[in-house]
Amino acid sequence: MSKATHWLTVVGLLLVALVSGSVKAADARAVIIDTEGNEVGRVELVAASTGTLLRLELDGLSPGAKAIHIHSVGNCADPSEGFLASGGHINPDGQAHGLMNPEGPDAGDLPNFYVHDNGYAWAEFFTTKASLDGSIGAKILDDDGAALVIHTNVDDHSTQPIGGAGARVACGIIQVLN
Ligand SMILES: [Cu+2]
Repeated sequence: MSKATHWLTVVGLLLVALVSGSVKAADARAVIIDTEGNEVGRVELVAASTGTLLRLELDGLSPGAKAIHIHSVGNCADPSEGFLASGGHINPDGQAHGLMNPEGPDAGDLPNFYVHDNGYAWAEFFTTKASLDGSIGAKILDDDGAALVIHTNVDDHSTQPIGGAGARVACGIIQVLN
C-alpha cells in the first residue's frame, strides 16, 4: 500500500466514524407558538427503529412542570381560543388517557417536562406508541396531520380526559422535513 493510499484509508475511516457518531437528523419538526401566536421554540421528531424520539427546546413559556401530548389534527390556527382546533389525542385504538392508567395509555401520551424560571426548557421524550409513517403504533402524519400541544399544568397520567393538565398554552404543527 502506497503512502497516499494509506492516508486515503485513514481519512475514509475517520469520515465513517464521524458520520456514524453523529446524532440522526430530524425527520419532522413542530414550530411551537404560544396563545399570542408568538414562536416559543420547537420540537424535532426522529424516527427510530422501535418508536419516535422527540426533542424539545423552548424559550418563553411560563415556568413550571407541563404536560405535552400528540394531538390528532395538524391545526394550531386558534391560539387565542386555546388551540382547540388541534383536536384530542391521537388514539386510533380508543385507549384511556394516561401513562399510569391500566386502561391506557393513548398513543398521544408523553411524560411531563419542566420550564425553568427563565422560561427555558429542554427535554427528550421517546414513544413506542406512535410513528410519523405509522410503521410503529399510531400514524402521526395521517391525512389531517397532527400537532404537539403543551398544557399549563402537569399530567397526572391517569385521570380522564387529559390528566388534569388544564388549558392548552402552546401548539406546533408536526411537519415533515424533506
Ligand atoms: Cu394534550
